Amino acid sequence: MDTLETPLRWYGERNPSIDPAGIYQVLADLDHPCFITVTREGIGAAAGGFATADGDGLPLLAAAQPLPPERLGSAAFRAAHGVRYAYMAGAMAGGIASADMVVALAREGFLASFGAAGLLPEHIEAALARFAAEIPGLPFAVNLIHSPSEDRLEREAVELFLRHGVRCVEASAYMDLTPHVVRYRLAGLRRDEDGRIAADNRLIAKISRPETAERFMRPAPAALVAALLEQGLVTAEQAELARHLPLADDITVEADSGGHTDRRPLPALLPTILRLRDHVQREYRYAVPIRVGAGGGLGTPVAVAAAFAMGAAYAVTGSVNQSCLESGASTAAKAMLAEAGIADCEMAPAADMFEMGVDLQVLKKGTFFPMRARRLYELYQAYDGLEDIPAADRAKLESQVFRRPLEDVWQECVKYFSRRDPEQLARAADSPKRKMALVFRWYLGMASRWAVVGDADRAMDYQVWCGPAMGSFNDWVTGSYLKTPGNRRVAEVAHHLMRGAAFHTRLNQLRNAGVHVPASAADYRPVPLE
Ligand code: FMN
Repeated sequence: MDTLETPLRWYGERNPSIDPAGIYQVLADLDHPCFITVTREGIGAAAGGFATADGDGLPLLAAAQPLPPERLGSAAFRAAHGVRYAYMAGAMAGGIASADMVVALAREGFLASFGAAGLLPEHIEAALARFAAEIPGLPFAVNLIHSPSEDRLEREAVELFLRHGVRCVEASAYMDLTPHVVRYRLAGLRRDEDGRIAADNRLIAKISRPETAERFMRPAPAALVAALLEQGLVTAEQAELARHLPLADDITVEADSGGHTDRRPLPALLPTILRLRDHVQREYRYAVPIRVGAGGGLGTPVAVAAAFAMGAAYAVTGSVNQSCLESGASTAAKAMLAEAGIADCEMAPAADMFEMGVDLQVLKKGTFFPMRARRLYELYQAYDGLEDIPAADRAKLESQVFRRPLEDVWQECVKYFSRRDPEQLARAADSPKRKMALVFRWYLGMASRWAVVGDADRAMDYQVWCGPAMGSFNDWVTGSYLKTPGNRRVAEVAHHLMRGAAFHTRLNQLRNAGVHVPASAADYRPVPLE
C-alpha cells in the first residue's frame, strides 16, 4: 500500500485513525472533510489536515467534502417550504400523523403533513389552532385526500383550509383532478410588488403513476378554471395567472409504501417521473421548475441516500413515523410495529374502496385482520346480499369477525351514515349487495379504530397500515436505543435518517474513488442526540 503512487499528499498534526471505530468517527463527522490516506497499516481517515501536491506527507487516496444533512436534496425545496431539511413526513390518516408529530418535526426543521383524512372538521380545526399557537410561522402541511364517492368531504376540506389560511397541502389519492384541489391552488395566486407571480398556496401532489403526475405538472385545466371563475370561486386575475405555473409545486413519487400503494419499486418509478418533469419543463419553461421527491420504502439511511442519489429533491417517510412516540397510533399498535420484519406486511382490502376491489398494505404479523378482511371480500364477490351467505359462513362471521348479529351491525351503519353521508343509505336501500358492502366495511373501519385506540379485546383484528420500510428500520436500529418504541421520537428518527443518508453518501463517494472501508466502520448507527 505504501508504495502506491498518488498525485496528492496529506499533512496533519494528528495521525489519521486506522482502527474501524476511529474511521467511523471521521466518516460520521459530517461538518468536516474526510481525508483517506495510505498508512503502513492500511487506510487511515482524518477529519483535519490538508492536501498538497508536493512534499512527503502520507499518500492521499481520496477525500470527501463536508456534507451536513441540511445540504442533501433540493435547496429550492428547502427555501420554498422554509425548512432546514429536504425531508417530509407524509400524512397518516385519522390523525395518526398527529398534531404532536407535526409540531415536533416543524420545530426541528422538517416538513410534516397532518393526517386529516377521515377526521371531522372540528378535529382538523383543533389541530390548526394548535399549530397557530405552538409553531407560529413554522411550515406544516395538511392532507387533502381525494374521495371519489364523497365529493362533499373534499369540497368542505378545501373550504376549511382556505378559511384558516392553510399554506401547504399534500394532495393524495387523485386519479383525475377535481375542482376542489384546483380551487385551493388558484385561490393563493397573486402578483407581488415586482409583478412576479406568487403562489401562496403550496401544493405537494403524491402520485404513483405518470398519468396522474402529468396532470399536476401541467397548468390547471382551462375548463376547470373557467368553471371556478364562473362560480365566483376564483378571480379573473387568478384564472389568468393559473396559465403560467404548474398546478403543484412538488410531486412526491410514492413507491411501495404503507397504506394505499401501487407497489412500484422506487428505482423503476422515480427516473420515469423525473424524465416526465424534464419533458414538461421544456414545454412550459416554468420560472420555478417542479421538484420531484421520493417516498415508499424509505426506512434506513442507505435507502434515503439512494433516493437522493437517484435525483429525489426530498425524501418522504410514513411507516417508520407511525411507530414513533408522537404518532396517533396506540401503544399496542406501536409495539407490534416495532416487532415487524421486512416480510411482515401484505395487501388487504381497503375500507374506502372495498367495492372496487382496491387493496392497501397492512401489517400481517400479530393480527388476523388481512385474512379476515380478505374473507369478507371473497364473500362479497360470491354473493348478492347478506341473505345469500350460507348459514355456516354467516354464523362464523357473527361469532368470530363481527362478534354480533349482522342485523345489529347494519343498525350501527344506519346510525353512522345518517349523520355522515345519508346518500350511502339511500343507495343501499334497494340493493342488498350495497348493504352487504356497508356491513363489511363496518369491520374494516372498526379494525382501524381498534388499532388507534388500542382496544385489547380486539388486538387480533388491528388494521395497521404499514410497508416494508418498517421492517428495514427495525432491522437497522437493532442493538441501538431506537429499538425501544418508547425512545422513538419522530424528529430524532428524521435526524438520524438524514445524518445517516449524508454518511452513506460520503461513504459511496469514497468507495467510488477506490477506498475499501471496513464493514464495521461503514454502517451508520443511531445514538441519542443531545
Ligand atoms: N398518505 C396520504 O396521503 N394520506 C393518508 O391519509 C395516509 N395515511 C397513511 C397511514 C399510515 C398508517 C401509513 C403508514 C401511511 C399513510 N399514507 C397516507 C402514506 C404516507 O404519507 C407516506 O407517503 C408513505 O407511508 C411512505 O411510504 P412508507 O410507508 O414506505 O414510508
